[in-house]
Amino acid sequence: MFYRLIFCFFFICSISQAQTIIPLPNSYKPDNGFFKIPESITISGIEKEFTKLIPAFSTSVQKLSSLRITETTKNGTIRLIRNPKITGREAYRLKVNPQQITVEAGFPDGCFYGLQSLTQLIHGAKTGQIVCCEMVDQPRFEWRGMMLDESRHFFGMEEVKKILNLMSLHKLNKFHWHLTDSPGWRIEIKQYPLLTTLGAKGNYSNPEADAKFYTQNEIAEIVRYAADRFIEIIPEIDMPGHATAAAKAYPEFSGGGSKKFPDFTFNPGKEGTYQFLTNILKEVTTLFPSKFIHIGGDEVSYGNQQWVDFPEIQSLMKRENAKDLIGVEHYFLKRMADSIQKLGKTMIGWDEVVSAGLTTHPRVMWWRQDQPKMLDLALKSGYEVILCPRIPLYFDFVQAESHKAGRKWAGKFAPIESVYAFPSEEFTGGISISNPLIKGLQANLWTETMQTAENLEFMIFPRLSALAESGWTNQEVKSFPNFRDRMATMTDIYQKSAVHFFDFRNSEKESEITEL
Ligand code: TNX
Repeated sequence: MFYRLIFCFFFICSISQAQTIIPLPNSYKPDNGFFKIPESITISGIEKEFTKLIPAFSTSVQKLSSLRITETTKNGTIRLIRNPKITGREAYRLKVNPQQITVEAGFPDGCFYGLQSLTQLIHGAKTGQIVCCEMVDQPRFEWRGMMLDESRHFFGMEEVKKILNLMSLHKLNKFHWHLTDSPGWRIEIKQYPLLTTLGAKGNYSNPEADAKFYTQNEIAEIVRYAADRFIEIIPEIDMPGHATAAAKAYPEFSGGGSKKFPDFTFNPGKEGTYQFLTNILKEVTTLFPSKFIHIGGDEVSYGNQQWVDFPEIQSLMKRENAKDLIGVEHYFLKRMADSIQKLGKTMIGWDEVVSAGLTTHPRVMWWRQDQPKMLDLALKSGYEVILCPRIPLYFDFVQAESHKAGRKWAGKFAPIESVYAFPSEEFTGGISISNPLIKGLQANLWTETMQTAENLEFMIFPRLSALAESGWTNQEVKSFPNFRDRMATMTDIYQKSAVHFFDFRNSEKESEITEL
């Protein structure tokens, strides 16, 4: 009992003192005294990999506060120290004493995260001083991601950079980029120029909209921008469904569709289709250093009805002994999984790929919250899994009952409290979340219902902050009321960063519909 009281005392102290940091550090010990923040401060480090991080740190602090930071080759007031005993790639130790602040890490990633915590400490120090402390911190999950769909609506480089910037402040480390889907193809492929000259025209709300896409130079710039912030970008080229934009450009590879989803699929019966798609993936892999490539694989049944009419698909079914269209779909996935293996990459697919029996061990994104059996099967097959169930991790679902823009699933939606409560077995149909094959979590932002950057940001913020804490902070130290308090500082950061957000802490005061 006594020890329990002591534990509670330290626990409460520690979370109240780390008031300003999101995600909440996993261990925080307050100490006596304060560090008084001067008007300008020096910073130093020995390792080049660490000092490289200083200019971005200075810029981001200066954007949020008036503190000036100068780099010095002597011992600075802030010191970046490489400590090989800190073995986690993303782990860091941050010590604040009255004279000095040190950030220690074994790797640049950890040093970067230590600096993000420090940025938030400085910003949150409303009285001009930081409570002396020691933080020893590392993430709960290795995959802490967000997906953005730029096919349905295109938002462009500046918006993507803005999101990446705020992701990095929150220690999120994966940006999954949904670059192709039915309304538009958004990535330049040099070998197949029509994919963008024709396929990039239109969007979900206006099929006549001008072509919008990223050139390969722009992609390279964004990949670099993300890497500087320790964010890995994973491209998705969706197949064999969601392919209407590609079919507009190269109809010879279309496998038809349905009334509601015309030209929805690629044609799995033609050898040329595999060559075409492999050539595309080859170019894509040269642009993205990530070891992963995502090939979708979702919702094929929306538009594969016409497959039965193609003689080449009929002969494929005979040749491969495929009993039905699911068999054809699985054959397609096997072929593409082989191509990806030859390209030296690891395939990711939506949870539909689980039943294809692939021996190449794809990584799986479990999204169908109503089908926990797919999560179960993925884990039993030994596949590594990222959790992103619609409820509560689809940020195109509304965040408050009264909100109109966005979706609901049989009346259910995704309030910030549920994003914060994730992961828990309540959302996985009782399947254990402590399985080591579960590599992390991700929010998905489908953009059918968002046409402007303002709408988009409104759906992302503040849920992104809750997502970050769910990905980083251990269950034992998480507390929603405490998170809600810490959101005061974060809200200020949102305002200084000019993002549109849902002010959930003051939602009672807002009118019924708060979207823009
Ligand atoms: C399902 S999740 C989709 C998307 C939609 C989304 C809308 C998934 C793999 N497919 O194509 O945009 O629902 O919430």
